[in-house]
Order: sequence, then C-alpha cells, then structure tokens
Amino acid sequence: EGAGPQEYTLIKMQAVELNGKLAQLQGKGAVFFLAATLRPETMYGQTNCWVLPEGKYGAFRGLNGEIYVMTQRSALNLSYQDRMPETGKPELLLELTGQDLIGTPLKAPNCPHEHIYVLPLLTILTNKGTGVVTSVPSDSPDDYAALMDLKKKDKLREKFGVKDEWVLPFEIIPIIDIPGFGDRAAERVCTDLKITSQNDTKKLAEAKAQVYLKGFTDGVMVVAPHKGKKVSDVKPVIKEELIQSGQAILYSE
Ligand code: A2H
Repeated sequence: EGAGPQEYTLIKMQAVELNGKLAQLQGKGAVFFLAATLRPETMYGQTNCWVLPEGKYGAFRGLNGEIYVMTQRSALNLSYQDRMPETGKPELLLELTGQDLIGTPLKAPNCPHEHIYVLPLLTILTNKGTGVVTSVPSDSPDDYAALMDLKKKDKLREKFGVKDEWVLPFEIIPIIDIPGFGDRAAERVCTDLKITSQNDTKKLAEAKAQVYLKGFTDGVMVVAPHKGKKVSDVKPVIKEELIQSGQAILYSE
C-alpha cells in the first residue's frame, strides 16, 4: 500500500438489459456498474467488464435517481465523498453476488463496441476500488491473461455460465503504441514471459512492472480523437472530459 490516498476514476457503464436477479431493479432508475480505473485514457480499448463471481455487491441509490452497482464498502466511501444522496448512509436497493452480474450487457464510455459483457475475474480484491473493473486487454496484462483464459478454456466459461458470444467475438483493440512493446503491449509482455493463466501472479507482477510506467511515460495514442498525442499529455484531458460529461465520477480511498 502506498502512503497517501489513491484517486480512481469510476467509469459509469450502463446496463442495457436487466436479467436474472437484476430484473428486480426494473423501473427504479438507470443502472450503472461503476468500474474503478487508474487509466481513464484506455477506455477506447474496452472489451468487457470484470467482477468477482463470489464477491458481494449491491445496487445502491445514486445521484439523479440513478442506481450504482459496486461493493458495500466502496458505496459507503463514495457517500462520504458527497457523491450519493445521503452522506454516510448508502441506500441498498438490492443485494447481489458477482455471479448475479455475469452476462449483463453494458454500454461503456469511449468504447467502440455497442455493448460489452460482464465476465468473471478471479483475482479481484473486494477491499480495493469498487470490485468492478473494466477490461483493456491491449494494455493490462491482468485483463489480457484473464480474457485469454475465458477464450481458450471452455470449462471455465461453463463453470461461470459464460456464453461464447460474450467472449469469443471480442478481439484486442490497439489503442496505445509503446516504443519497444508495440500497440498490444500486454499481449507482447504476456507472450514473452510465457504467462498462461490469470493466476500466474508472480509473472503478471513482472509483466505489469515492465509496461505500466513505460505506457504512461512513452506511450502514444493510436486511436481517434487523440491520435498521435502522448499518453501523459492526454490522460488528464480525457479524465476531465469523462467527468464533465457525467460519464465518470472521482473516487478516492
Ligand atoms: B486499471 P492499484 Cl489498461 N482488484 O484499469 C483488482 N484489480 C483492480 C481492482 C480490484 N478491486 N480495482 C481496480 N483494479 C485494476 C485499466 C488498466 C489498469 C490498464 C492498465 C493498468 C491498470 C483497465 N483494467 O492498472 O492496485 C484496474 O485496472 C495498473 C495498476 O490501485 C485499476 O486500473 O494500483 C488498477 O487495477 C488499480 O490498481
């Protein structure tokens, strides 16, 4: 853990269908999954959203009649940051597990796909962020390894009730070129280090050490509307755009 508080951008990913237990929220307001990220400039490369299947989540009353899906712990923190109707008292509308959320189609800011699906990630920590993570397999080794697991392992999809069409059509989207690593840096580093599973924790730590800092300092956007610009220059601009347009919320812990 670092010394000071960590500031995350919560990306508002709107549920376009409410199936299974989520159907109980029908008619109660627009439902948003709040994904905590440190890399808001990578949202152009989203292929899916991650939750922990056995994790405990809730649907909480948010601002403007909206509904936020996140962990109870993060809802409480967010309410103390004055981003919920009542300070210190998030209103729980529905208790949910991660498994209840899998397969929900979401509309995500800056994502080129009309919608992307909620899928299982087994390494999510429920004491960090919101417990909801957006997946950018071009630039995050964790996301790349977990998406490859689901694409290659039929048994894993079966175990969590993941349909082929939620995973198989979604390809890596190049969004950032990192000199020496190319425009699919996470794939490159996972291949070089022979990472074969999302549980390959040690090698994934090494993979992340190799690409994160370099992505920020040397990375160049290869997608519109910031094509050709340096990641370090556009990151604050994109973050601000998302917040000003109501597509993201600041959160710290
Ligand atoms: B990042 P830090 Cl492209 N459990 O977003 C596990 N991982 C979590 C999490 C949780 N509860 N909450 C957030 N995260 C992920 C994008 C991204 C991220 C890219 C590259 C690097 C990167 C797309 N996924 O993170 O421990 C989220 O993934 C670099 C560390 O607070 C979030 O940002 O440093 C990051 O980990 C926060 O991790």
